[in-house]
Amino acid sequence: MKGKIAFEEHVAIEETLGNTRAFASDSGKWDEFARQILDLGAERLEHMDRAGIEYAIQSINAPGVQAILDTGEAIAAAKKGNDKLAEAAARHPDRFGAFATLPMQDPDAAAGELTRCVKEMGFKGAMVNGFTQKDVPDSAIYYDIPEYRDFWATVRDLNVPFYLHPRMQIPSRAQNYDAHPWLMSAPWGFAVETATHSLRLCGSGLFEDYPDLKIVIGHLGEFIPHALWRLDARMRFSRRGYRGKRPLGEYFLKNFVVTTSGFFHDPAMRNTLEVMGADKVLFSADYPFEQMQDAADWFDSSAVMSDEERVRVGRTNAIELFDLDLD
Ligand code: GRE
Ligand code: ZN
Repeated sequence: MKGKIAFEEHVAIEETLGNTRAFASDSGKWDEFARQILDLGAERLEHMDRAGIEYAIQSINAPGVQAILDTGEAIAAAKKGNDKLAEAAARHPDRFGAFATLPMQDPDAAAGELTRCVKEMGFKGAMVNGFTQKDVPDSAIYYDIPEYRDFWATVRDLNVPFYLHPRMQIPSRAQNYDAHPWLMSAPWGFAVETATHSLRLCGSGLFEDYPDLKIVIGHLGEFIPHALWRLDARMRFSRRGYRGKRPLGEYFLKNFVVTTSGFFHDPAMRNTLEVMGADKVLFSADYPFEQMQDAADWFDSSAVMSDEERVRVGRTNAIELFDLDLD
């Protein structure tokens, strides 16, 4: 299928490239990977052309500025990353868009940076790489707490989606992964971490206060669509501390959309489409952690979707979600 739109596609800046190296350490492909993640030019466009991806919204990869302990440094790195993305989008406005990376260490600064990115540089929303650390390595701040309510008001006022991307848990807070570091990252821990954060947002009353927020999560919904029925079923017996007024599943289905990033598998896609509906599932690849061609080879020929659904998931849902100026 030509004309696809993708939006979990990552870029690094030199300041945050180092913290990605650990993930790729045993792949023997670091040089190629580093070249691909730093590039916002010919090579990326070539992959897009070959995979039938017309337009891609770019973002700084995880953990990015969320792992910078010093708030001032985080603010400066976010600005630098965003300026790099803005420059690429300005060079190729019909191919690249951008998501703001945000210094969540300071909610007011994050709101200000998002406003700058959207209003002055035409960014399509935010991509935040999970919880933020602040001041000390052993810290993890989640965005359901009251300190972030004004930040969310800004997201609502700007009327742009917020993409919650995975990051790894802090080792000192992840004893259940002891001696199994492989389990903490993309194979498993990423989804557990992001799903839990998403469910915290649902259970915090956030979507009562701001019913129009649109949260995006990748990897076919980080296992939540599969678990949604059971969450609501078991919460009929145990919902201690739950601050939503409605069942959790209602918030999830109303306020979240999910992408196919890094999850190119028919059975999981079938389940996600059935639970979410074809209007709430959107194509993405997760380049360069995944190759765009692998995403496209699966997506373009998957029998799980009708051709009409393929066009919605691959293109028109994104045009509507981001109000893109494409046909
Ligand atoms: C990803 O986006 O898939 C990703 C990162 C950082 C490390 C590993 C990884 O953003 O898979
Ligand atoms: Zn990703």
